Amino acid sequence: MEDEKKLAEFQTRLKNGESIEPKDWMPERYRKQLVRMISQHAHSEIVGMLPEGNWITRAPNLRRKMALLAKVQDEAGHGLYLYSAAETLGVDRESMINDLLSGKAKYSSIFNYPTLTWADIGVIGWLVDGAAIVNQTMLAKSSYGPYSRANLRICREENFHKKQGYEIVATLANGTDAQRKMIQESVNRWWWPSLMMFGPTDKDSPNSAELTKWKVKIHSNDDLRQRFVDLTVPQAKAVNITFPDPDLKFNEETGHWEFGEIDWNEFYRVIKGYGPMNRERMNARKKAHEDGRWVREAAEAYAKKKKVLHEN
Ligand code: BYC
Repeated sequence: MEDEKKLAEFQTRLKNGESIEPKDWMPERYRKQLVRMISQHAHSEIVGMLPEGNWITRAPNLRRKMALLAKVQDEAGHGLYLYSAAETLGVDRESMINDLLSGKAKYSSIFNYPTLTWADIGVIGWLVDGAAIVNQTMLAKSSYGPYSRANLRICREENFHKKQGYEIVATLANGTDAQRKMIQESVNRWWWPSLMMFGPTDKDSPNSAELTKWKVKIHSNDDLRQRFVDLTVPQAKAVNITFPDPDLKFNEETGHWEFGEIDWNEFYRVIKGYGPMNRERMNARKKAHEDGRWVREAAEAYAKKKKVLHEN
């Protein structure tokens, strides 16, 4: 009876657009869904540093290197905001990281593709950060306070990331024949995986109904994917880039860009661990975790010593 009353109050709060804070009562399913989603989001930011980090030493000039270095550092910061947001739900960081390293927790499919050329750095900023902004602008309005505030900060930084990416794309698209070829080839590889970032279609998305009910998600996977396509096609046209989709066409009646069928077999293969770079990404994370062990141990020992000194 008590829980039913609390649940009704909780739903009224959501209906009124109130934000739910860590010490407020919440249904266990709400807490579990948030932990799953926020921790996966955090892992995505951290694993997402790897494809671009690969190009820091090979950036074509100092300005590009500084911007890329700052961007990759920002992703680490996003991971930290998000792990902190998840911790407010009673889960500790070590167990989240163990879930990532054991393969139990997912991270975004997009980071299981390789960065083969410098053009990929431009395309990641433009398409990958662009897709993330569309999704996270919605999540900045999600019902859980710490998650929505983390997304607000993240989006501000991602807007800058997108601009640095699009600037690289526009430079290469207006460059020599070889540069034009390189950027188009990169877009051809990243377009479909970028659309997959929004998750399965609405009819195949097991979590969407519950997340929408709890106002964690405000728009569906398909609606956000459509919004991304509508925003991005004109940006491609502005720099004479095409997308590898013969079915891409503007529908005058709906006002939307229609696009072809996504290869869902590829999507599920990648999220099950069999994408082109899954193994490399996990090995790199495991090595970084081991290499950083002494830092964590030293920090813990220092904190313990400080506590003892303080108590005496
Ligand atoms: N990749 O029921 P569904 C960034 C999983 S990084 C992998 O629709 P949901 C950046 C899904 O988890 C920012 N897995 O799930 C960093 C679920 O599996 P489980 C990335 C995916 O949660 C560095 C199952 O499929 N953004 O910006 O309703 C450099 C069924 O899906 C994917 C976020 O993480 C996928 N693409 O919706 C540059 C945003 N899609 O957990 C840039 C936060 C689905 O049941 N997350 N799955 O085993 C979300 O918005 C939502 O979780 C999703 C999926 C839209 C991804």
